[in-house]
Amino acid sequence: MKIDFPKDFWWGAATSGPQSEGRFNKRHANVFDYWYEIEPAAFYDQVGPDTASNFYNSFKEDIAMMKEIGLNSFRTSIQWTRLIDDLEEGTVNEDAVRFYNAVIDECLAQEMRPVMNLFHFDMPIELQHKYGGWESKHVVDLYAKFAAQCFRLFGDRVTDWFTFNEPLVVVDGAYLYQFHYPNIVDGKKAVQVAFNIALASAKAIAAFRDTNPNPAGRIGIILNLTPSYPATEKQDDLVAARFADLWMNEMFLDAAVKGKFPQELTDTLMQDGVLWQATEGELELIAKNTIDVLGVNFYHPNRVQRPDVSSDSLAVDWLPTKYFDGFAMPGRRMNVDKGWEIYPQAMYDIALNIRDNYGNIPWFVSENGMGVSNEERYLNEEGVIEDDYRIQFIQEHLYWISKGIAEGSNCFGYHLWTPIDCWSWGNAYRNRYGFISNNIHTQVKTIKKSGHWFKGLAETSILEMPDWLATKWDTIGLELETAQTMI
Ligand code: BGP
Repeated sequence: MKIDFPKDFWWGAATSGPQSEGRFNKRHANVFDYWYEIEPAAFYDQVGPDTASNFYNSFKEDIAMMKEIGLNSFRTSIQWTRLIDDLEEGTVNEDAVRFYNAVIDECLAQEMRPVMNLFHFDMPIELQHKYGGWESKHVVDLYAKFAAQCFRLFGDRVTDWFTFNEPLVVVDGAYLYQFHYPNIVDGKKAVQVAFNIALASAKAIAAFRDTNPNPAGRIGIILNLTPSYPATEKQDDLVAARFADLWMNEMFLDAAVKGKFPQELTDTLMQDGVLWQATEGELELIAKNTIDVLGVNFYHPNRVQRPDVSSDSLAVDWLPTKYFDGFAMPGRRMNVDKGWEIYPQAMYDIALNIRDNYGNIPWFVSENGMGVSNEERYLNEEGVIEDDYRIQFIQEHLYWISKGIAEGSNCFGYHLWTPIDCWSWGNAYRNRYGFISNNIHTQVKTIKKSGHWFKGLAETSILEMPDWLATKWDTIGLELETAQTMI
């Protein structure tokens, strides 16, 4: 089977500053840099972000390798902790300006579109300690100042900007479920942080409208959209799935695209006594500064059932899981290494949801991918990792994206997480996602089979896949429990 994608489709991959650059010459520490300093055992194998994949030093060679596998676009993020010298004044660091200019110019020289994100979980630790990070509206203003500097410095050459990556993960990780520093469990603060980030995104968009020098420029936000599928059609499960969608998807999506939060959600938060503090002026600012484009990170679906009334979530502080529980779908296909269900058809559901409920806004898949541990298992005699499972994973997701496009959804690209195996938060280098492997001891980088395969796709915009993958997708793999046996 051959499927045509639009000729100008973005074929690319995404990383972030804190996960790729390393701390070289960086003026400030972010929350993860700091957390690693005080508690290295919280990170897989005690590997921290100090070197990451050495992008600060090897960006030229890295971008050349990305070019070699055909990428026409590449997302990374500008680190607040690198670009800004004085966090209150918003003055810039000259070495950082030189570095990001060089990265952007190198991408353009290689005819690769640089896509820039402004926040990827990397709150400066000083602002976390002094003001509580996103708990503070003063920090919201400092972030908008940083964003304005980015547009002013790089907006002549960068046309595609994103204000945040996965804001929900900051809320969940740092304020509810304890996987991001400062590891607080505080429902009321979590809800305020969600509002403050939506406000920060709108303020950055306002700054963009004022200061961006490039008429071709456009700005958006990157959201992890995990469609909620109820365990059964019973009323309790449907109600649970509805709240999960409100919290996990619509809260940020509605604010970004429609300029307002879902009433159903604010009613519930109000009734539970946790609704955020917001002024009329702030709500107006959110209403006026909506996005031009949307990035969607999708890894796995969210299977939902009514909450277990005996669960801890009722005993402690307010948690959104008071309204829903997760559910292991019988017969599901799993990436057992990562512990995530594989359900490519969700891409189609996302595409149609955006088409039907969000004004068919232009969007792209800003992250999708398969984290697998110990990929050396698949090394062949030539020293290439034969990651056929990743190729199949991408094919299946693209198949469902193409169906969405054929039915009118406005999807303009696909980015894999990630071009080169990179460091990742608590998981460090446990899950490898890249088209290109990285030996973290020597920093030797080698293209995997998927990278060579992707080149053909990126050059032709024609997806070739075995017919059975598309036609029997729902019956294959149900019994499979390991990544390597997916094919
Ligand atoms: C996404 C994040 C990325 C990256 C990816 C893989 O949610 O945007 O930053 O971390 O997940 O994560 P992990 O390596 O922890 O499996």
